[in-house]
Amino acid sequence: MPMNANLFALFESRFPADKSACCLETQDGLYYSWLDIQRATAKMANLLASLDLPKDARIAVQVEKSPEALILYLATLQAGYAYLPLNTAYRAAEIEYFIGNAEPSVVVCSPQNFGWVSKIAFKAHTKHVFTLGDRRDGSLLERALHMQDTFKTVEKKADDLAAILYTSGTTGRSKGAMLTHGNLSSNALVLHDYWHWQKGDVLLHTLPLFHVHGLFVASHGALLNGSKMIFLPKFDGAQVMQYLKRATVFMGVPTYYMRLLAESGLHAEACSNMRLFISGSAPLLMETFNEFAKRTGHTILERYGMSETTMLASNPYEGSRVGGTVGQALPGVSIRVVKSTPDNPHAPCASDEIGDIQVKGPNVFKGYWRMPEKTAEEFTEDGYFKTGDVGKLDAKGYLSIVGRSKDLIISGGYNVYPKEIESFIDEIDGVVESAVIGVPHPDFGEAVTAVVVAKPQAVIKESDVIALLKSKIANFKVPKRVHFVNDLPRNTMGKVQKNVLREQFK
Ligand code: MLC
Ligand code: AMP
Repeated sequence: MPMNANLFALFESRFPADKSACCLETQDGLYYSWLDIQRATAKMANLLASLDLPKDARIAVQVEKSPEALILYLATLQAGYAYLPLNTAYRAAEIEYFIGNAEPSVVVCSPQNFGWVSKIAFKAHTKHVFTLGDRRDGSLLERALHMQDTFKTVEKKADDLAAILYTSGTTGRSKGAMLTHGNLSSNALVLHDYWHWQKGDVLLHTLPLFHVHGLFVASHGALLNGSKMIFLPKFDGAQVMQYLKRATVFMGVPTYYMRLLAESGLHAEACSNMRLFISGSAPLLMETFNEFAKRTGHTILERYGMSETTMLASNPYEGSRVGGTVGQALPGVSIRVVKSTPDNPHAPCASDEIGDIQVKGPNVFKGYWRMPEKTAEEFTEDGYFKTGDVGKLDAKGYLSIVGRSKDLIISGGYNVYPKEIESFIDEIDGVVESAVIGVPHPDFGEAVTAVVVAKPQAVIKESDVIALLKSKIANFKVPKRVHFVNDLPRNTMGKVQKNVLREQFK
């Protein structure tokens, strides 16, 4: 009988022997033991199983972070369905697209959003809509309460779907990256060793639960290690300072580190219990890397990943953590930097030569949900995934990311695709056209900025554009500034020169 490749089975095999130990601690002082988590997961898995869903059902979830939200993720795995997390900032138009595209059998939303989310879900023929609040409330918990607290984990093969993460494309709408149980298990196991997870580790978890970083990298590490998580609803610099003394591992996007540096209490003594600070999801500036080391004595470990591949490179735990690089390819992962030549579209670059970053390995996703052509375009004939990032490898195999061939802005660790924002701006009465760019920002790394050409007689104000966009799209995608110009700069091919605009408005 082959081993069950269900990711939940892997986690459960690593639960500590003493299940009365604490798995999750919340800011309200609540403790969830490993047994609590196991039983609550089983109750929710039983509820999902009782719904008589198709075997390949998707469970779409847009809820605030809470222990129960993590339990819902685990229950979805245990019951053998695919988990589809959605950013809580998404508004109706965005949710309508995701639900319409993924056709989930179950949608779980916050109680206060039930009205509009259920309308969208039922229109898309979703059979079941539940609510889950961040105070142990909502219909999902009410129904799960009556279920049995044991559940036999559903058998899965490594290649079976575990999660779908939506990630936007440079053109067109978002694509659902399909990650398998094998993708997630292999990456979790590699990172567990690579980052030297050890007995006594406590993870301070402040990341959101709807992206790779918070849901997979952070949670999986602690779950595999049988380690306690101090589970905070969101990142708050002052609050993190209060917990640092009781934690050993912290993970965050560069904005978290910049905000921690603004805390006057951040010094070596405050971090004396800490073993490891990890950064990723966006470039960590050298200033942040150096200043953090100076203030705390800790060298931040930077790693590199993406929704389609989970983690692919990391600086080492022991050995040199080189600032400005994302480290070396993780064990079992193959990274290459290539350029196009007349006889080879993927000719390898020499050391330190800049080119396109491509990746292959057990961590690389199965493809985009119901987009076989798009999937084929993003892979080379020899099976490498084109990341859309541009970089160079040095002689020791350290990778530096120097740019992106995809038109993408990363603001505070969230991805924003200019094309999507431009299409919303272009719909506004009186707008001729627009270009959306990222400009350096002291807190978010990059800030979304719009450059707009208005019709000669049109009266449009910056505040109008911002207010209108806020009613339609997630807040983090809304430009922080809107500039008006007479024309957009174009090259001889007629393409907007965003580099010129970035220089002009930086
Ligand atoms: C919030 N706002 C943002 C923003 N987050 N604007 C731009 N970029 C962001 N990231 C908006 C708010 O809605 C608000 O708008 C205003 O900016 C100020 O908000 P704030 O109070 O400063 O925001 P806060 O709630 O503190 O959130 C900031 C943050 C959060 C940095 C804590 O964005 C965050 O947790 N980011 C992490 C994202 C993440 O997990 N990324 C991993 C992706 S996985 P207004 O209009 O109300 O003033 C991935 C792969 C990998 O990339 O390798 O890991
Ligand atoms: P996402 O699609 O949200 O998973 O975002 C993935 C993208 O984030 C990658 O393709 C990179 O462009 C970027 N990214 C992740 N980690 C890093 C890092 N350490 N440095 C620079 N960019 C990063």
